[in-house]
Amino acid sequence: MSDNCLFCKIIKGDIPSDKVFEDAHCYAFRDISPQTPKHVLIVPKRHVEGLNDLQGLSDAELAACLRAAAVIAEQEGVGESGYRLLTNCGPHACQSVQHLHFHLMGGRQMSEKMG
Ligand code: DGP
Repeated sequence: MSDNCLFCKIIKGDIPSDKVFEDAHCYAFRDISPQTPKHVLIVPKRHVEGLNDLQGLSDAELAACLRAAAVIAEQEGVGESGYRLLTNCGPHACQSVQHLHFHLMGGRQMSEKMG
């Protein structure tokens, strides 16, 4: 946990969130500013800033976040229609919260193919 981290406070319950999934290693909640009809953030419970800091997570912790995606997609009704899972790393990618998070986005046809 990091004292000044918004997502650590959400995981702890100090800041309210609309939780959609939780297990031993990860926590998922709805994005406050959804860009798609379904927009969920999946975060590891252990604080690491982003993709450049994965040495701070165990393989199990990282895998839990990735495995949660398909579970949440199914739960949200977008498992079949499709969804995007992305993470922003650093200023050029416009990362605004310095706690690793994966955006799970779906519920509409995406017009742009990223990557
Ligand atoms: P990024 O720009 O990739 O770092 O994504 C950060 C996301 O976090 C952004 O889509 C908005 C979301 N967000 C920021 N503050 C809050 C909050 O207090 N609650 C929730 N649920 N989401 C937040």
